[in-house]
Amino acid sequence: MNKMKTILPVYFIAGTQDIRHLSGDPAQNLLSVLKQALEAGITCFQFRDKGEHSLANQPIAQKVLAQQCQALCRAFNVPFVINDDVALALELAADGVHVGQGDMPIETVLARTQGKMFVGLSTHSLVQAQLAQANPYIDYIGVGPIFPTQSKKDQDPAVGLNFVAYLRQAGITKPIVAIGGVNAESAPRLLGDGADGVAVISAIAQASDIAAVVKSLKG
Ligand code: 3NM
Repeated sequence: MNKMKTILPVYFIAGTQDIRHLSGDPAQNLLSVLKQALEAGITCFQFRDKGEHSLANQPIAQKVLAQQCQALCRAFNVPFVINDDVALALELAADGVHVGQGDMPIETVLARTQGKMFVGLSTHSLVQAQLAQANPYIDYIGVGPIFPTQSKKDQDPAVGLNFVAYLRQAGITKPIVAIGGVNAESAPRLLGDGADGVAVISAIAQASDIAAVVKSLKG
């Protein structure tokens, strides 16, 4: 579980839907942004290509892109995580898989992955965090959204900037990555409150200076 301390600090999440503000080919643009983020020192990457404007309706192109992202991450020795799609994570032998509350039930995810990769679960309340805390096979929890976010449809209500401290005070000891509208300004506070890292989409995907943002997200 301790390895999460080195994996979670600056956790970048993205898919082609998050790169549509750039002109040109979204897959190439994602690879370009990911490469810059890796060069800048992100500690984990999650491939989360879903929803409108993603490659969800082009499964072959989506898988090829996932493999290209994985190869880039490998070159930088940074863990590669797949969002939601447990079958793809197993097929590609990803380093990790991350699932939400509405995805495949966590017990099924754990049964399928069986120690082959680390597993993260999104949580949006104290009760969800406590349930995750009780399961030793869940490696880390995502906690959020801290703030409202433009990057996720059907998001849960924002939990607020005090929520990580609240979870720690309530006895949650599992590694936590804070997510949802997090940026360089809020990261130090969340890390100071006991988060092991911050997970971001737009702070990096929309940055004009990716290196500067990654540096300041380190807190
Ligand atoms: N999950 P941004 S919030 C993918 O609350 C995701 O579990 C969330 O994007 C959760 O950094 C979120 O642009 C979107 O706000 C994060």
